[in-house]
Amino acid sequence: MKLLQNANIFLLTLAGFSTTGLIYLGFTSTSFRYKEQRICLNIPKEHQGISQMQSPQGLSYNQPRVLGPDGKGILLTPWLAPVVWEGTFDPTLIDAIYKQQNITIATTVFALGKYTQFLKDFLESAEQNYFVGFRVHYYVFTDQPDQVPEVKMGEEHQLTVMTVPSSNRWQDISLSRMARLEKLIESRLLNKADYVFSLDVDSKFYGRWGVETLGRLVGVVNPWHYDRSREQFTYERRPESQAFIPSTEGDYYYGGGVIGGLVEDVYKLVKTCREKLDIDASKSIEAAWQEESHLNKYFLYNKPSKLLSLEYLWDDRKPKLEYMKLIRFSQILKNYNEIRPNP
Ligand code: UD2
Repeated sequence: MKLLQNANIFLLTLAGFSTTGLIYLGFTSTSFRYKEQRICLNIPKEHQGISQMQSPQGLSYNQPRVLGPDGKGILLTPWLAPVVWEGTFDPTLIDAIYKQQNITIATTVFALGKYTQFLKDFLESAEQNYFVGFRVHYYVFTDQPDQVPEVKMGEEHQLTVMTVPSSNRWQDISLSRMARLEKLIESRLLNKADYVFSLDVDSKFYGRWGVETLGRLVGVVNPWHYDRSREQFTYERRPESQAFIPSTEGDYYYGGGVIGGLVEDVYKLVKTCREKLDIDASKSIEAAWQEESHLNKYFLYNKPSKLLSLEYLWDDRKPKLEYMKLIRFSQILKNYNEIRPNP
């Protein structure tokens, strides 16, 4: 009876919403998988924020940290998003849960110019560690398709090469990822993949990266900024830029090398960032750290639902912290002067 009453209240609530628009809960006819997150809300903009973890601009609160005063990793952000560290999840259990969901994880990686040299190690190490046993579709964006190495793919893993024009500026390559990801999602991923990750190619996997990283909107802490105060973050500081963040605001400095989440949520992120990049470009402004600056602004006001700890984006130049039990994904050593098309 109670259940019926609750169901009635729920239906009434839906009816209330439906006067302003359309709601559907996503059952797919083929699998009948219920996807809680795939709730399509064609309702006024002011209601949409409720489900999006949006926070207002100009709010004053203490800066969250990655490590507590005792040097141990923080397990929850102040907006209650989990921070994934070794020991916070049981791989056997979490794999078994997600196995039943028949998911596809799309993964984009860009390798233009001399960065094609990083593809082999990236892909080979991914095949040892990245969503092993789950369906993965890599999309490799490159200006030299013949340089994409043959790497033996694991079961249910496949790779598609996307040919794109070359660029003379590394900044343009990095910047263009938002627009290219937006187009890819529109043309190939919506309703076909469940999750998508965008990863830097000049990196290598050293440990498991699995379903524990899945969430609605997923960010990673940049290893060079985890112990800095918010005013020291290299956010864009010019108010003329759409990526501007004042020195009194900021949670973490997120790395542009890892963006992930549900396809629909990542789509919203990349579309927003691309639009803001276009506005900046029309005023001849390039944010301090290109798309990473815009990403940081987006994450500040649209909080990630899950945070990947330093284990998921480290740098080979940095010794491992005492608290870290392992490094899973790390930027490899490179000489920027040799590999980038411009200084
Ligand atoms: C940081 C971010 C990066 C991006 C950049 C700002 C991390 C680990 N890295 O890295 O994601 O936000 O700041 O623009 O958070 N690329 C090519 N060919 C090139 C140059 C770049 O394919 O000639 C691609 C490649 O996928 C590379 C990515 O663009 O991984 C980012 O470039 P980067 O690694 O040189 O940028 P970096 O180290 O400044």
